[in-house]
Parts: sequence; C-alpha cells; structure tokens
Amino acid sequence: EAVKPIVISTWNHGLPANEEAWKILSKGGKALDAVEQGVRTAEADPANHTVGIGGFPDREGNVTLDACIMDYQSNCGSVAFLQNIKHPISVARKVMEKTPHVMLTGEGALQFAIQQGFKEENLLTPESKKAYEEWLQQSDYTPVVNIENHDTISMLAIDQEGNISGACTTSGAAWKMYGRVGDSPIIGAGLFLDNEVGGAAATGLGEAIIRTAGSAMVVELMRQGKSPVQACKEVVERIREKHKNHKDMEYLQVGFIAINKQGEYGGYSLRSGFNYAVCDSKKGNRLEDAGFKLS
Ligand code: SD4
Repeated sequence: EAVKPIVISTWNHGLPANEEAWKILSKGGKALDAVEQGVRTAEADPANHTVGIGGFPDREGNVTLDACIMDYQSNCGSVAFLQNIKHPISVARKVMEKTPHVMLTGEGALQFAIQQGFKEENLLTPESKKAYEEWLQQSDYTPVVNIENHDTISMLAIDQEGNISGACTTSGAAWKMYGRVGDSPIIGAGLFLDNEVGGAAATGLGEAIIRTAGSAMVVELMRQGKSPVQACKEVVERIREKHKNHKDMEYLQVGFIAINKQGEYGGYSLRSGFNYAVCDSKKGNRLEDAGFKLS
C-alpha cells in the first residue's frame, strides 16, 4: 500500500514549507496546491538568502529569480530571470495555467506577472545589500559549498488521490552574472516528474545539474526499477564522474530528493551537509540527512 499523502522538500526550511503543504494534503487537497503554498513560505522569508525576498543578488546587485512547477498531467510552468516579484512560483503556475507556453523570462515574465495582478517590490533587503557590498570588495566568484548555493527550495508531494506534483524556487547562485539562469526553472534539470513513476528535484550548482539533465535522469532510473535513494546516488556519481577534470569540481555540490509512486523517498548529495524534510501521517514532519559521496 502506497504511503500518501506525503511531502518532501530540501533543506531545513523544508520543515515550515512541509507544514504549509500538509495543511492542504491532510484535508484531501491537491498536490499542486500543496507544493505551491509550501514553497511560498521560503520565498516570503527574508532570512533565506537563496529564495525570493532577501535572496543574494547577482554581481551587479540585482535579485533575479527562477522557479518552476509541474503537475501530475505533466503540465508545467516556469519563470526565469524574473525581478521584483516576491512569489515567482505563483507566476510560474500562472504561466502553466493561463498561457500557451511553459517558460517566460526576464522582462516578459515581469510584464505577464504584472498583468496577472502581482505587485512589484524591492527584494534586496538591507542585510543582502550589506553582504553584497562586502562581496564586492573581493569580487571573487568561487562559490562556497553549502553556503552560497544553499537553500533553494524544491518540493515534491503526493496527494490522497496518489497524484504527484513538484515545485522549485530560487534566487539562484549568489554573485552570479547578470542574466544567468540555473537549473531550478528548467524542467528536467531542477525538477522533473512522471506521474506513472515518481518525481525528483535538485539543489546545488545549477550548471552541473543542467549539464546532466539531473532530475529527469533520477526519474528515468526509478522507472528502470531503482529506489529513490539509489537513483539519486547514481546521478550524483555520474555528475562527479563528468566533472572529474572540470574547474567546477573544487566547489561542486549537488543534491537530489526523489519520491516514487509508492511513497518511498530519499535524497543523496555529492558532499555532506545536505538534508531534507519529509512529512507523512505516520511519522509527522521531520528532517533527515541525505547520504553523500565525498566528505
Ligand atoms: C542554482 N540550483 O541556481 C540553484 C541554487 C541552489 O540551493 O540550489 N541553491 O544553481
């Protein structure tokens, strides 16, 4: 018998996000609504420096946001390089539901958001501005593992009907180039699911996740019979292999979470320090440490 409903999301802030999602799932609500409402908690938290308001800016001082959402019928919506909108995940959902497209970027995404009634606001908090000014003094772009690429929220949920949905939202890598887009708004990289099989989502250095079609690969491996943890592990190992002689290797961190149709779940990362939150009716809402390849 499959475990459902269930929700899993990345990092410590997965706990409050799951709590919000659980309010919907436990009442028989849809996984799609649960993941949207869940990740909005992280977007709204100014203390989180990798999502929404309070996110660290690019190297020119702009906070630019990436997000995507996907439902059990493989509908998806995405925004990338979006500025001044606090809840990109909800704009991504509108792209999915109200446009003939999957992805809108930059000015176009902003224009669409405004048409849909979203308000423009400054997302650069005094605290992030200060961190940026400090960074400017060295202007050194060498991401710090588990710190500067930490805290993207990715969430996967299965509702009482047994349907899967997922969401992913981020301000991306701190001090990135203007216009840089990571894995998080890219279906197949930052997030992927197939309602027949399961879902997967990523956190970490987006470039490496895009190069390897990370989340899509995890789902494909589950289709071939791997457990969620085995599938995440195999993709992490492949990413490591592909980056052996790559300049990114020195600071590379990637982590995946995955869930299958039976409600089995797991996570795995390249380096230690990655955790995720899981909530179901059996054990409640809790944090678990992911297994890892290197220490
Ligand atoms: C990115 N994957 O833009 C994101 C960053 C991230 O936890 O995951 N942070 O590359």
